[in-house]
Amino acid sequence: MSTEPSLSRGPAVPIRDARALRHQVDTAMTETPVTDMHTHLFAPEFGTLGLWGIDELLTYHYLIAELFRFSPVTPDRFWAMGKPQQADLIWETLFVRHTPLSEAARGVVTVLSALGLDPGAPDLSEARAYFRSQSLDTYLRRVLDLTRVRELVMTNDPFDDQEAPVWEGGVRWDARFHAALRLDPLLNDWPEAVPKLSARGYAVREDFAGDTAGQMRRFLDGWIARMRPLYAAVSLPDTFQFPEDSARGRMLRDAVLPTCGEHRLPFALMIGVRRRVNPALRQAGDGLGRADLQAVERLCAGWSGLRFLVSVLSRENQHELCVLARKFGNLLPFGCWWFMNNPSIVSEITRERLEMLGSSFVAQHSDARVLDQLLYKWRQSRRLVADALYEAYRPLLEDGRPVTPADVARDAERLLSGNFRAWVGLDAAAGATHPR
Ligand code: FIX
Ligand code: ZN
Repeated sequence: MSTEPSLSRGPAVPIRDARALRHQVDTAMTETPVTDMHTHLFAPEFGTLGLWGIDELLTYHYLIAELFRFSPVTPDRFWAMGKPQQADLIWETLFVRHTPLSEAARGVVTVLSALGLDPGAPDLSEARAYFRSQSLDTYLRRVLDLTRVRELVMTNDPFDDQEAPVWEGGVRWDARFHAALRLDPLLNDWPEAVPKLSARGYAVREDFAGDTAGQMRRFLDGWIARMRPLYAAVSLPDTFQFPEDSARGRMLRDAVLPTCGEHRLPFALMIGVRRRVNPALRQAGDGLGRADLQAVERLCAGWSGLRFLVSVLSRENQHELCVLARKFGNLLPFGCWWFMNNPSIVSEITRERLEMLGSSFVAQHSDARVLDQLLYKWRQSRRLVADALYEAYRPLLEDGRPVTPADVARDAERLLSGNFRAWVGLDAAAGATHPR
């Protein structure tokens, strides 16, 4: 991996025993600031696009999916309810009538307790009163302080009817939030995108005739100038192939990849989602499938000047991704995405990555949709990465390779922030050296 993030230096005195090592790792993993490189959160300037508060927390699509396992409510009846009513039903079903054992449900308990609220409350009145008394600015500061998230990356969709006007209005946004240019509508639903692009003055054709590729490059150039994204991104189905004679294949080859190259913009691929496996559940109805990672191999080999960030949704693809990252210096695996973000699987993936890649990956992202979720997602991730890192250091200690506090601080920093910052050129912007 061709990155050299800035090093956090601690004392060089070796750690002598396993208990001291455990303490050092726990402290580093608790205190090191995080760069949360993939979220669905928004800077306050984006208004109601940014979600926070108990009703949003409880109507997270992970919990909606779980509701239907325990409640006889039909999806139609559920969607006809107002948000507070939906949240009440989820609270009553998953937290009062049943024990909140799943990761998503347990996470709500962690959030409530972190905020000093009663996680065993019979209803949501106390939590609602708490959130009514908060201003977004103070609450945001509190959440970022408690989680030590120094900065986070949004998911920004130029096709979103609520979001696009904010950008077009020349928004100046909170510097703790970075943009990521999300390209799902272009790469996954080209026939839908065509009329929208035509309406905005781009002469594009569904069959890619004429100057469609050139027009798309103009579109991408414009949005890169407007958003100043850290990377471009797309989620892809398990059937993703590259190269491919399809709208997606052409769009990638003729517009997206050359544009990323020209702007030295990394490209994030999140592979393996099967959208709307159960459409009645809407966003909660997405599933996953095992992907063919030879497509990633061909991208990394064929576009060796580009930097790719890759996360895969199927557990079965995780090992292959590590092997690929050992072959291609322009590939940075990141996070444990969505259905992978469960403690047992995060432990497994993180250990596997440490064993195969050392510290050269991004340990985790939150994928938070609701600001409050940072409180549980990062607490859990920090703990799990600490466990895996400790397990990786112990044999070194046993075999006489001194591990110093400086080693631990450097590794924690790389895993939680530095590898990503270097990959997207944030450290270069701050004066450190980087190829970008
Ligand atoms: O495509 C994505 O960025 C996914 O993370 C989301 O669409 C998904 O719904 C999610 O929230 C997963 O955590
Ligand atoms: Zn996401």
